[in-house]
Amino acid sequence: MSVSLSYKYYQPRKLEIIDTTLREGSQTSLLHDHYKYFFSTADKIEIVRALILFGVKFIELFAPNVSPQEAADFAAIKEARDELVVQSGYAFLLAHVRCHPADVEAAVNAGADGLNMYMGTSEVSRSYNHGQGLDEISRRSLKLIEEVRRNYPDLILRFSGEDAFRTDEDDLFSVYDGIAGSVARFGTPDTVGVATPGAVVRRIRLLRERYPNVDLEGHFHDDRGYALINSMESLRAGVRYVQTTLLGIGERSGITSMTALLFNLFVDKQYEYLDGYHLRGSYPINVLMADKLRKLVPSKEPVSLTNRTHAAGVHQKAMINSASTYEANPLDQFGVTESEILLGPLSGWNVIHYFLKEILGFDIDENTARAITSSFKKQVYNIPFGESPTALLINIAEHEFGLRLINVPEQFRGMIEQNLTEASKTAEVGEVTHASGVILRSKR
Ligand code: HCA
Ligand code: CU
Repeated sequence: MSVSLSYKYYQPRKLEIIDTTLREGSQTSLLHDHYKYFFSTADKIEIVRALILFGVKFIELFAPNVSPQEAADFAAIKEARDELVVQSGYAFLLAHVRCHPADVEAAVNAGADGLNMYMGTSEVSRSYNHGQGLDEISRRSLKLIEEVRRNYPDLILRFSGEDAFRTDEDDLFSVYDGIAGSVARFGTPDTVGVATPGAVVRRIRLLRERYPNVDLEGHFHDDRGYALINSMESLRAGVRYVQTTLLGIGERSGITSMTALLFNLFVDKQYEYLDGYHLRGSYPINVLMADKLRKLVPSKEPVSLTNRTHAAGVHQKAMINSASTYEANPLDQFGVTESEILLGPLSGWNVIHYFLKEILGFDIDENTARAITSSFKKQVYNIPFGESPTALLINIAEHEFGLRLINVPEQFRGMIEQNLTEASKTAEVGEVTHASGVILRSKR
């Protein structure tokens, strides 16, 4: 089935995420690190389906002439999209194209809803990428864009001056001025991750004032660790479209992570930006992505189980009393509905007592728990690689201290609230796990 979509009838929200996991994200070295090199067609379809169901309306793909495989994948993704829009309304496929007729033609023939056109505008880009001067860039891009506009009036057109933050303001304006009447959006990519939040606000405000009828799009690289704050600030300054990827993957240290951005807007109570995004799907979609990369959801991703994991004795004790002591943010709204307490060398007697008594059901008093803890702390640093501290602890409890289980009558066994699971056995594929630890799962 083919569904015809028209951008004319779409009312953009205050924040439109443009997901570029399959374009920018495919440029991540993480794929190479895991000897995978590319996403399979099935991976791509799964990711696109998940994004559309999450509420993302704009998905950026490579121009189909990048390779025969990209062309085939474009068609397969389009088919998956056409099936899904019946359930979830609009979802636009945007092709990332150079200002080059071959790219444009390939994208149009593949049925792209829009073209994300780009051209290097900074001095380095001009000297080393395409060798064209500013006048030449303006003339050529304008000619092509006007032609596309004429021939395909319904295509969503965006133009980006690549490396915009190393492009002199006047140079950028001189290129954008000519094009402003022909495109729906201007991108201002921070291609090499040099921009500070202050520079972003300044630049976006200038563009906002100068081009009141053109929407603005942010695309910020994380070389300095500023991708997230730059996206937040760009929204404040007048951007409506933000390019993100799942887990923030992309060239070098990547770009803004979608769930990190949505999570921070939520924490800051900027709910007006969150219209139509199914926030509870955030952690699951991160796990899906991590699985595709054959890695865990990274510890620096705010929407991760690592952000609900506690290792230090003092923290663990407080957690048993009240999770709010060390869990301030509403991660459960983003699908992280469990917490982990890792049993290990830093655990104190409180948590060991709790674990042995409440979870394993040993008949144990507090003084014995203190003595077991002291023995455990002496031995735990010497356990062989890959062996679990839990096994050591149980061994100490049973064999050094001769502990016995409390006899819980059969009918009450299912009523014990907490359950303990060996992390590596129960974790779903891609879930953050700690191979030699245990998870104390506290239900919320
Ligand atoms: C690239 C560079 C790019 C383009 C962004 C855009 C960047 O890998 O082609 O088209 O807006 O960071 O400048 O990702
Ligand atoms: Cu980029």
